[in-house]
Amino acid sequence: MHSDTLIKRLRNAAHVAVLTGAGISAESGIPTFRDPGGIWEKFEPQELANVDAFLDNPELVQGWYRHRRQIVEGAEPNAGHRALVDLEQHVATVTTITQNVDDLHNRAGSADVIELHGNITHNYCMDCETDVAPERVDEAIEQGEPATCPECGGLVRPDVVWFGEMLPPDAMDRASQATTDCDVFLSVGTSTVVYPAARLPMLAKESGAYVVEVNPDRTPISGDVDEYLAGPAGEVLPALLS
Ligand code: BV8
Repeated sequence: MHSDTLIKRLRNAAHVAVLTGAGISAESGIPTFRDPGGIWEKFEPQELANVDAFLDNPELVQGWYRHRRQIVEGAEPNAGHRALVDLEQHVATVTTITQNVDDLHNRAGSADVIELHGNITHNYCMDCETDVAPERVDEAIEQGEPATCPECGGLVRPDVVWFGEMLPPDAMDRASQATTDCDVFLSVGTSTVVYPAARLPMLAKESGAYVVEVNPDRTPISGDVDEYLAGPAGEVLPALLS
């Protein structure tokens, strides 16, 4: 259960930054990466979420992302996403830094979402960078061939950050700014193992923020945060932020 200190800190905060991971979308029915039954249980990250795997077998990787995009399209934001939107009524600045590529924070209505790892609903050509409609990917996959660009014939990829790829520089800069500026930092639903995003909670602590973790399981930072709140985001956040 959360402390009175945290409630007071939230009430007096001018800026709250939130880092979210796959756990906040679990209650929307989107499988996480590393939980039992999660996405990586069937595939290893290096098998699919990297450019070599993609070039090696574009159709497999395009098909995997199409499958995940269909899950996302059928999902709705949950009480955890909505609680972060409600927080914006009480705190002047709320920055939602997400590792998720599922677009659910945008669809919930959060005002300032920083997508560190991109967005699965967007695709583009690897060669000429033209935006490509997801329907074109779906058509090609259904015909059993890799999706190619209508302009130059290049391979189409999802607009997500793969392992070994740089995060969008402006996104990482803005996330670091918010992390060092905020009064309270919430780390919600992330196993805190993927860098450089995983560095942000401790950067917030080093910068003087009050750092709170919301996760049913402990992670590598649980012993170092100011408060570890054990529980699902869809229950803990509404109780905390109501
Ligand atoms: C880069 C997008 C360099 C694609 C993803 C050794 C040490 C440090 C770093 C490295 C290293 N070796 C390699 C690296 C770098 C690597 C990395 O960090 N690897 C890790 C695995 C060791 N990082 C990179 O490659 C990054 N790029 O470093 O570039 C560079 C530098 C210069 C020039 C060129 C390159 C890029 C990383 C981004 C990879 N892309 N996703 C896609 O989605 O397919 S990562 C993927 O995992 C997700 O995006 C997600 O963000 C990330 C972390 O997963 P989580 O979100 O935390 O999800 P997870 O399932 O793990 O955990 C869920 C949590 O929720 C659990 O704790 C669970 O308990 C909890 N939970 C469950 N239910 C609930 C809940 N919580 C709340 N409520 C619930 N109901």
